[in-house]
Amino acid sequence: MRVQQAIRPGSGVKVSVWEWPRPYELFFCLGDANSDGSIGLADLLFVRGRLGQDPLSGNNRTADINNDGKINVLDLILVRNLMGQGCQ
Ligand SMILES: [Ca+2]
Ligand SMILES: [Ca+2]
Repeated sequence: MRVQQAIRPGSGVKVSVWEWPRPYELFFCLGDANSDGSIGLADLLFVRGRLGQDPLSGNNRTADINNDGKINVLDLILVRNLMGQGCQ
């Protein structure tokens, strides 16, 4: 199962990553582009600042909200529609 398929708006998925020098956990929440635990204006600005950029470059991966390989207006619309929802 892909992580993207398990994420619903307002809910998150915790993933354990076993990487040297020590394991850590990542928390994914659909729409939380800046990974601060909520969905708001900061996420909208995060995605807007990466429009047209490669989602695989730098820390752009979370800006591709719909996981279609592009950072575009659709991702902005998704964040806008999810704004105000928290991440559980
Ligand atoms: Ca956020
Ligand atoms: Ca996208």
